[in-house]
Amino acid sequence: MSLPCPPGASESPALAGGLAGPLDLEVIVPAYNEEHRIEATIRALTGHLRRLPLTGRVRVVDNGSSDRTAECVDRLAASGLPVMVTGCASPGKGAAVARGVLTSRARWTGFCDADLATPAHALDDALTLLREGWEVVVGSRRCAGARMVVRQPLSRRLGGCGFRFLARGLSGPVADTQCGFKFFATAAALPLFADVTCTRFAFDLEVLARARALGLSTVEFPVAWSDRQGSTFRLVSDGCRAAADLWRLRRRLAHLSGGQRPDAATRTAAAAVRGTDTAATRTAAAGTAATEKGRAS
Ligand SMILES: Nc1nc2c(ncn2[C@@H]2O[C@H](COP(=O)(O)OP(=O)(O)O)[C@@H](O)[C@H]2O)c(=O)[nH]1
Ligand SMILES: [Mg+2]
Repeated sequence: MSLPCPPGASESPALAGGLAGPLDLEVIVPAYNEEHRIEATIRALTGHLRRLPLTGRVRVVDNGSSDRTAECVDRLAASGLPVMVTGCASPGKGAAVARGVLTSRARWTGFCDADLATPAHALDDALTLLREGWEVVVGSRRCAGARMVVRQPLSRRLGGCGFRFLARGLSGPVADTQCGFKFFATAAALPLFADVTCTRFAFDLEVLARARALGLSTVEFPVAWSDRQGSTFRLVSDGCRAAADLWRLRRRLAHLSGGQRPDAATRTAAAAVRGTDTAATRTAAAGTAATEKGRAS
């Protein structure tokens, strides 16, 4: 059963996955008909969170699954894992992630796909960057150090090329806007998600474009990514919708550039991930050229 959780609503300890105190990190997992893999994903994420020196929880946001995804999460929560399920009235991955971020009470929030295309241990790098003070931390398959363990089918790769072409200008210096592994300082992220208009697969781009327009400090870090079977992305319908979303975004986001925050440009651009070359990208305020280091050619 999905559990609606209105913004600001208090959560019982049971609903909160047994965590009644302050929460450091909440990992949102948008899920649509994921009953077959959600348990393994939750076990991997909660297992990893428990090894970290923080209070963390997984929150599955399920809007309208027709299978037993929500029941599966409830069962794992009842067994004592730090996980809960939240319902969402609007359809789409973007709507689900926005719901999760906007109702989070954690200091840091982010999302990761239910297929764990980006493995749970990438949380370590995300957390390092969040602790350094970055407000938007972007997992990337297209920066130095990233590894494509299992590539997407050719049709998806071609679609991705088209998307990147149409998204140029909006994505700024972020090389990979679509990897489903992004984390945020929650307070800074609220304005990004509050007015999000893309509720499906183009929402990542909208959120990053908003972050750039508002001058939030943004860093991209490399992940090892594996394509998984069972994608919910439909090349024609979701691809056309993403293209239409992009078209609307170009028109809508122009007005945001006036709201940039002057102090964002003073944030450090250096971010050491695993002691290798940094893949940091800083989106600077007020039209300052973005600094990029270690981008893949
Ligand atoms: N809540 C919710 N999650 C969704 C929806 N569509 C996709 N997702 C989730 O978004 C994540 C990424 O979807 P996936 O099918 O793997 O897309 P791909 O990796 O781009 O092929 C998965 O966790 C899906 O369950 C939706 O309409 N609602
Ligand atoms: Mg996937």
